[in-house]
Parts: sequence; structure tokens; C-alpha cells
Amino acid sequence: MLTVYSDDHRLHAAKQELIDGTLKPAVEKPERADIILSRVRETGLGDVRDPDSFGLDPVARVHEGRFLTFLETAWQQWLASGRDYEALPLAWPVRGMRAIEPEEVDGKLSYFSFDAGTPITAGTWAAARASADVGLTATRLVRDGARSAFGLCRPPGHHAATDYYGGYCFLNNAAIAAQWLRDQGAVRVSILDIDYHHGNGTQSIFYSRSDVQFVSLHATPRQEYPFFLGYSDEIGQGAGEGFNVNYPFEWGIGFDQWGKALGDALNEISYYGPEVLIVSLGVDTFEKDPISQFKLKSADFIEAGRMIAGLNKPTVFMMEGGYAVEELGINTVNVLSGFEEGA
Ligand code: SP5
Ligand code: ZN
Repeated sequence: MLTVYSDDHRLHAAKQELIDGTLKPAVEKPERADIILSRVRETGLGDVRDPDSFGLDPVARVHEGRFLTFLETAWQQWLASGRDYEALPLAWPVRGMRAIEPEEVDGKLSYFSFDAGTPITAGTWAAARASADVGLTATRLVRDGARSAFGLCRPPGHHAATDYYGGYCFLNNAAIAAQWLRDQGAVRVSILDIDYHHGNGTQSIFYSRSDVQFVSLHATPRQEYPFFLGYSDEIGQGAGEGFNVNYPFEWGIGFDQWGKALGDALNEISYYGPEVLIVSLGVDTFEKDPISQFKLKSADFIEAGRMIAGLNKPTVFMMEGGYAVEELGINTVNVLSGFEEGA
């Protein structure tokens, strides 16, 4: 399996994030991609190549223009307003308030985000664009006939929606790739999201559509971030009804339950019959993940990969979360090599 990787992920390196009521060293950090890349090389998974630039057009098929303009200019505006530390939002338009885009950068940060745990730095926009190109390049390999490919995306993407960022995500790499496949003529695309957190961004982007199916296994919003989306009664709406499938779980589950749900999810996808499968690959379901509460073991990720291979679909893996840095390379590549074994 080929891996697509860009060093430009390094341009996004937040010193700290707001978590547990305080500023702490960021868990979404460059070392994550480094350790995955070394494991890819160490295990001989396959060659590693640079992404090509796809320009902004495929990105603008998913994200709103004014959101992209904001991301592109946010750091300059932040600097111009006298701050040079990382930019964080502070207030959101909740029930009964007015969602009108403010003029000042502090207001815009809030308007275009949904959490305070996702810092914008000098290189965030460049890194996010490179990450989308990584996902698109991996997707094009599969469109051109590869059985599978791995986009080592960083920053991740599944929490980002058409017009807001959050959850360490700015551009929704998987959604951009799915839309690109549709624009290239694929009739149906499925996105299987196995990150610990619900992929609220991806779900919301395709919620009213039948041409992209979204299937997600994640921690229940009753207990876990992103808290406000991811229940099992969210099945899609209008033309999209029946094409959104959520499997929320309580804290503490292991592979027994998770693997069973994965089997179910794969049946749903098989029944839908996509031309291509995109896997939003987060391994923050790992028992030692520092911000998560599932109990998957390293060996379980091999089995997950095998099961996904059993679908027998052209498959693009795109990196999402996973923060137990020491085992992150092993767990991620376990999914990929499990897939190769099962294919
Ligand atoms: C892509 C991805 O995995 N994004 C995850 C974003 C999670 N941000 C909020 C984390 C809240 C963690 N709270 C539990 C802390 C335990 N000390
Ligand atoms: Zn996650």
C-alpha cells in the first residue's frame, strides 16, 4: 500500500491547547505524523510519496468561500490586532443569539469554530491545505486503480464542517476526497469513520445526501466530545434519510462490542454498494489513549484492518486522531497491514 505524506504538516504546531480547564501541551502535535511515518517505513508497508497540489477548487466544493477566506487570513488578522500567541475563540452564538459574522478577528474566530481546543498558528492554513492534498492524492491513486492507499493526513479533518473548524480539524479531508470522487464520476462513496470521536463535520456535510454514505463508530455524545452530534437516531434527512449510520458506545468498551459493531457497519456499507470506501482512520480507541475511554488493544487494530478488507472495495485510509504517541505508529500501521493481509 502506498502512503502519501507531506512534511508541511509541521507548519501546524500549536504549543498548547485548552483542555481539562487549563492550557496544556497540545496532544495533536507533529510527532504524531513522524511516528506513523517511521512505522510505515520500518514495516515496509510500501513506498511513500509526496502529494500533488489540487488547488482550492476541490476544497471549495465542500467548504464555504467565506470560511476559507477566514482560515487563510485569520493569523494575519490576529497578528494585526496585536497578539502573537496562538489564536483561540472565546464565545459562541448559542440558543437565541444572532449568528452574524462579526468584523473583528476575535468574533470571527468564534463564528467559524465550535470549540476552544483548536489553536490557529502561523502555519495552520498551509498545513491544512497540504493535508487535504495528501488525502486527495491518496484518493486519486485508488481512483486510478490501486486496491488501497494511505493518506497520512495531519491536521485531521472529520470534525470540520462546511463553515466551521474544531476538534483539531480545519479542512475535512475525507469529505473533500469523497466529493472529488463524485465529481470524477463515482456514483456512490462510503465514509467509514472509526475514530473514537464522532465525525460531526463529515456527517453534517452529507446529511441530506444519498450519494455519500456516512457510517461512524464512536463514543456516545452523552459522555464524550463533540457532545452535540452522534446519536443513533441521526439517520440522515430528506434524500439523505437512511444514508447516515451512527454506532455510539459508552466509555469503557473493548473490541468485543466495537468489533461487532464494525461487522454491522461493514454490512451496511456492503448493502449500499459504494464504488470506493474512504476510512476516517483514528486510533484514539486505543486503551492507552490519553484523551479517550475505549479499550482497544494493539492487536485489535490488525483484526479491524482484516475486517475492512473483507468488504473487497477500493479503499482510501485517511489519518484522523490517535494521541498515545508511543504506540500510534504501531496501531495505525496495524490497521493497514491487517487490511493487506485480509485483501
Ligand atoms: C481528530 C480528533 O480526534 N479530535 C479530537 C478532539 C478532542 N478535543 C477535545 C478533547 C477533550 C478531552 N477531554 C478528556 C480529557 C481527559 N484528561
Ligand atoms: Zn478522535
